[in-house]
Amino acid sequence: MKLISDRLKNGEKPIGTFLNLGSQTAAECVAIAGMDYFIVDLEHSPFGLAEAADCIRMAKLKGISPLIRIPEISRANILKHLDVGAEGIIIPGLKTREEAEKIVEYGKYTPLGSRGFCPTRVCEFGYGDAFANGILEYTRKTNEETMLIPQCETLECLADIENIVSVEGISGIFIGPFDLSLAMGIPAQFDRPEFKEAITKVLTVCHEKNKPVFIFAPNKETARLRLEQGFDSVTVNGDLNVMTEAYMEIVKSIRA
Ligand code: 3PY
Repeated sequence: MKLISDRLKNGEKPIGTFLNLGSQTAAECVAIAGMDYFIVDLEHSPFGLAEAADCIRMAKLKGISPLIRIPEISRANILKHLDVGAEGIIIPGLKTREEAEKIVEYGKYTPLGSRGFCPTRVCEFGYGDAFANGILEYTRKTNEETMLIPQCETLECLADIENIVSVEGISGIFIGPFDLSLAMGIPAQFDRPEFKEAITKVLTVCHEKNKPVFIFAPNKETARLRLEQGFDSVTVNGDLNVMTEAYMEIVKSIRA
């Protein structure tokens, strides 16, 4: 299976979506549809680690890359969500370089960080040959493949983006356009020049540092636009919204 980190290195522009239903069946549907990855959303959804682990099992069966958005920065959140087999984690609400350094400390094994090691299911089932080449080869390979992606959605992060994305071990940035526009006092006004300037700044600075930029797109038209603008990956809508919108359309057209 192709990892998201490899797709990005190859210059592909992976497409993903959020899972807000916490359902492994929804995860399966997204895989069948041909998405490259999903992000299990533990920030905004009413479910937790066990459901995320089920979705990740489904991802491994179906060959889609599983990412998780954790609710907040903490050692436990980062460690547990990586240990159930996520290829990477998305971290909301980041403000400072110090927080970015903490993320690397918790999410990467030595020598980059001090991620705790325990030979549990991620080694046994996720990477069956983990110990074939010794623990150091396992931790080296895992460090190389694991993506740690903070969200740029606060004014502080926007102002200090160069410093934040320069932290070794930070794999890229994920722009949360709704939160960022709220923070800027122009909620969801994505056509405002200052919003366009802000996301162009993030894109330019990250590309100067050779780090990819993900962005959320609420619909397919915006997703296409963002890819044309040079973003490296778009996360389009989420299972809950897509299902609701599809049913609304059905109801509307039958009642029309
Ligand atoms: C945002 O748009 O703020 C996001 O984080 C997308 O979920």
